[in-house]
Amino acid sequence: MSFFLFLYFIILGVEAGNKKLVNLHHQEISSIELRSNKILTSAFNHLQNLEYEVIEDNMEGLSNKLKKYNFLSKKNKTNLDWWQTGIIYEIYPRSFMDSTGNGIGDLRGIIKKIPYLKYLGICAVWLTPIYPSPGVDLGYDIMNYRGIDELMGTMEDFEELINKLHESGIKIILDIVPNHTSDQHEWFDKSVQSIEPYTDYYLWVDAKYVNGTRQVPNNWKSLFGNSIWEWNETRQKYYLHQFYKQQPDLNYWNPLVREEIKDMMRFWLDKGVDGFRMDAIAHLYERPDLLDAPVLGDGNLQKVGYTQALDECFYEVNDWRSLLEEYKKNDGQTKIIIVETYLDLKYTMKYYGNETNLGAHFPLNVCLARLDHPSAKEFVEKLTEWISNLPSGAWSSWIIGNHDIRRRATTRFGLELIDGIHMLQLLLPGTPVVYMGDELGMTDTYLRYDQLIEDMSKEFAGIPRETVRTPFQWDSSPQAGFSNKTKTWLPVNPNYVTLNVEFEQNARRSHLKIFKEIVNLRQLEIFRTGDVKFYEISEYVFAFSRSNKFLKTYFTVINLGSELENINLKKFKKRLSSKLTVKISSLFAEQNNGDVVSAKSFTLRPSAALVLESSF
Ligand SMILES: [Ca+2]
Ligand SMILES: [Ca+2]
Repeated sequence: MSFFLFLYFIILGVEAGNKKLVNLHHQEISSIELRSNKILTSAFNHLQNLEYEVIEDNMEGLSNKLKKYNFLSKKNKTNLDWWQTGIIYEIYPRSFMDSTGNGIGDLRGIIKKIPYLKYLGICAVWLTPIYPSPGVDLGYDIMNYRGIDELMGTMEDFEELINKLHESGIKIILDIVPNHTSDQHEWFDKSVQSIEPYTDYYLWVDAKYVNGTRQVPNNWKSLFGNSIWEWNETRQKYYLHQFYKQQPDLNYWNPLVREEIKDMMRFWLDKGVDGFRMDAIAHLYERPDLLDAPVLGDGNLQKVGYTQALDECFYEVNDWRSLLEEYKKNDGQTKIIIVETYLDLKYTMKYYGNETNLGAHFPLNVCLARLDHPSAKEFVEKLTEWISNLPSGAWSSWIIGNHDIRRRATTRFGLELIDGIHMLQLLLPGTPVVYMGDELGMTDTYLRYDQLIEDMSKEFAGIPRETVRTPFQWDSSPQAGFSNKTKTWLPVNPNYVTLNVEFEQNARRSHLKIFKEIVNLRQLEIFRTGDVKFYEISEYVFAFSRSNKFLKTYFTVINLGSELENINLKKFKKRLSSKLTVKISSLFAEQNNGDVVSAKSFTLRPSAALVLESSF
């Protein structure tokens, strides 16, 4: 009997009739409601910017809630932790710095560039996967959770990296892919051969036979649109894969698997890592009765409640969080857990948990990363929707791009706007998670078909992920100082000659210098604990304020449009000093830092942005 079938019989004995299942995983929670009646529209499309499914949901009435948000409870205001006050910097190691001359970035390359990380003023780095991998999903197909890919270096290099980062006051967050392994993982090999205890480490299901023809167990699809099932000749069963067929899903209904993952987390925590970014957590569990998913109005299959966002996914996060809390007791240092979801707001917020069942420190918030040349109204609506839905005491994260979002922020907002977008990302209440190169205003790189690496990029039309993954631009020397090898794993963007760290550090004004100014300003108490309010000043002028009763008000005003705008902030906030000081101006603004403008009337050039300080 397959494990699934066994489970299903147990479940049948309970209240299957009224759509309740006993939660076999966490006995303390008596039952879960299946959400089979929810009407959700799923809009997944390979050609979209985001890698995973985007589920639209009607957030009724939220756009009307344009009020001031006291986003922290009193209790939380006093004790902000490192992951709340600092900035997390995402490093895609293959493209950061090559120390060996093979055209691929590595761990010693990161060590070499620690002075730059210190200069940036970030509190932690998040490294995308560095484990041994055949590279079908460029590291997100892991062969060994406890090793270092030889392209990246050795375990000694990793230990040196941790020590040197820590000596520099920088924390390190590892990327863990808990949903699946590579099909080259030893566990999978043993599972195929039914070697105990690995037999049920993956999701093996018998075929259905119709008129003697072998058929897949149900209609579920992988994220790439083909069947979620792959036949294995040796085992004579299908296995489930939500991603590539070379990435078999682990069987989370099996307690041994859950323990393996936690043991692996302990392994890295014992090495001194400060937290984890957990990949694709909404895909951990699949419905155990294997019921066919209903087809929605748009022709797509319903995923939520079938192959996505089962409540068990949250309980798993809760379990990991408990492990991290145990570790915190050892040295008093918080170890954080960040989760990746591209689910809609309602499901994303669940991963925060609540006071009795802690969840992630925060889910990665991609609401800004979904915007494309937005109007002021769209900014107000999206930000309001996000902040007003945060659970009490929850801490937000802010992302404008990452290694999966197929167009950089400079493309989605415009290069000239990048300073204004950074003002937003770094001065909103919460933790910015900055994708490497955004601080320079790095842009998408045009790649020919023959330069693409991933099968996914070659198989589907549209924008490949490699576009945002080209090497980091350090200076104007060959290969932008990234590597000594002329042919790097992906080509360097040709704009490196003037778009690089060295050039921007030497320039009088640059995106990088402005980024640094914002990082410094962010240290002020008001940006940690002040209230936030959003304003649609005109169709294309967006503003937000940070204020409280005791400190000066800060206004950030961004002209998203193509015309010169005249701005009167007094119209929107009567109790505002008549003179405002420019604390930070964007590269293309006419005002300079230190200038004083009238709150009643000042002009803002197209794509210009200012951070303004009131005199009281
Ligand atoms: Ca290398
Ligand atoms: Ca799964």
